[in-house]
Amino acid sequence: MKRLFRLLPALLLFSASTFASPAPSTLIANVSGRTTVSLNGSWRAIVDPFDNGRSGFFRDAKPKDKQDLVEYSFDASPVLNVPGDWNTQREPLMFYEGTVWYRRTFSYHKPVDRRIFVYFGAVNYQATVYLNGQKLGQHEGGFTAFNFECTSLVHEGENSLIVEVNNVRSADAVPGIKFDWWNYGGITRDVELIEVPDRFIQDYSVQLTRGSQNEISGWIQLNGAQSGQKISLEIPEAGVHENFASNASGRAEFRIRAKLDLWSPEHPKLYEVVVASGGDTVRDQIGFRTIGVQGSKILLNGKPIFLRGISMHEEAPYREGRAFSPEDAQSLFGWVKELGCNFVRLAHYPHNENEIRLADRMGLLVWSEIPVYWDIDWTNAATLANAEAQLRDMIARDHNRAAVILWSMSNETPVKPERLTFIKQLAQDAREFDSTRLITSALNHVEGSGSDPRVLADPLADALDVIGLNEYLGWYWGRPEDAGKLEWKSSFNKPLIVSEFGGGPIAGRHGDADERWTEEYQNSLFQHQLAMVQRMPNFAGLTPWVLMDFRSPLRMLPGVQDYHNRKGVISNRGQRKLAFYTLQKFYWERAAETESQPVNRKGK
Ligand code: GCB
Repeated sequence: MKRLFRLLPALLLFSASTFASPAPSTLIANVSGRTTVSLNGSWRAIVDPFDNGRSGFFRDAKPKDKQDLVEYSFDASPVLNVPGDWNTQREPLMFYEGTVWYRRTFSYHKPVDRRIFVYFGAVNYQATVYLNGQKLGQHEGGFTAFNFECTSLVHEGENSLIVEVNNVRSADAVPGIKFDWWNYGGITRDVELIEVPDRFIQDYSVQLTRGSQNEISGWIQLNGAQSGQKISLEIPEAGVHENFASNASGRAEFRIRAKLDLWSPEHPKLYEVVVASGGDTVRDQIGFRTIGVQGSKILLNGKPIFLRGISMHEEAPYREGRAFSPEDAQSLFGWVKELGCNFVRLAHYPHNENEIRLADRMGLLVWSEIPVYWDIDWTNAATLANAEAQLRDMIARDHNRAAVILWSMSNETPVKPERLTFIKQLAQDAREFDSTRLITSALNHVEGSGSDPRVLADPLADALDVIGLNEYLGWYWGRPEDAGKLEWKSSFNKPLIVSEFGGGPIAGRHGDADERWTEEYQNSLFQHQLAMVQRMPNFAGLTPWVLMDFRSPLRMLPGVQDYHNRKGVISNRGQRKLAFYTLQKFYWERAAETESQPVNRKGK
């Protein structure tokens, strides 16, 4: 019997992996292109470490008379700003992991003939949402957007929206118990009411057919529609004016020939795309480019491209905390551009939509990732379903962004059969959700030691289009100068992106190149690494670790780390470390070799 219980998770996994991919996303696409009412701002917040509020805080009760016993009060509780993490807004909450109840009251004039949805850009980690005392729904996953319909529950006049937010880590969650970034809790992205007609455009895909530069293929999905609804698609600047009729599922699929000016980092051309049906019209800005691989090369618009990248967290520059604003994104991507990058790895979870849209406008290629990180509960069917839902919703939100070329399934996961089954399932799902982009994962399994060549042999690579490799020579193993002696081999004829290397000095500490924690050490590590990675087989790009120092509970060394991972080439106060200039020089030289256009030379 005991044995059966031990086997049960594996059996469940087996049956889960033979299921079809998860139900379609319910996300409404392109929220910034809709009629919305912002619910950002000051929310009343009750910190509830023992989950006492589950007894009924969602009712937002007030004492009925002076005798009545109500042991909580949103009205009398202090506020937290939304969007924003709670950790950096109140000092006692810096290390808090638990429940916080948020309440926003709002006065609303209900529009006629409209359906209303409440939309959250992200809540970390679990959210249970109530409107006027009724439960709207629950969401798990700290970095994916979600929306719930509230047409019948929203009132003309005063409303009370309550969200129970919980960020307790758990072994069966995604990510699991241990990860190297701050577990910022709260409503960390925008909250909006979305107003749409009865029948509305839920989502659409308008992308070049894989491998073609002059055929757009895609689909438009209506919500609330019967078959035979008229739908139009216009790209005025490209002379596209097409009409379709929806099928029985409210969907129209199409293929259109078009002559297009292709999107690229040097020329981030976006077209206005207008989708309309009945009373609903949605406008978007979409770029058209192809992405593919040929042997060990990555091809953008049919030509080989070298990816000059950097990894980054969604961490706020200059202030501490989770980044959320367009200004945060501008500062971070400003640095990325200053480094000479054409590519950015958004680690280790889906970032804010405003970042992806900015990447579209600035011409930065993007690697976007779900938080399947280190070791998680590989044999748990619910964990797999959770990861699949996060993958689906990451893709649902950003599948029209030209900037995104790579969906990453995971980061540094241990090589074992149950992990292989799990991530292969994700890769299969991703290809079903989006046939136009490349699939990757950041691997760190290398065979060989001593003077033997290091061999990339992780069997997961079979399921990927592009291999990411995290290798910390000179920091976690060996010395920076060992780079000169190391030989690398790959068992796969696939492009390789060196997705991480690095070392962590505190900005302003100077010393010898062999003294850890100094800028000189990090700089020497970068110099040796940059010489080495170019000798790696199938080398197609790199994203060193990391753009900016970030908070991490794993980094406790006083006077140096103080709960920050210091591997940034820029400090969180914007100080450029020596390694910044070494990487910048490398990228400027690579850009000069490969680009006819001059790169933007700002900075030193
Ligand atoms: C890694 C992880 C990254 C860590 C980094 C480090 O391999 O992917 O999340 O922060 O190493 O600094 O150790």
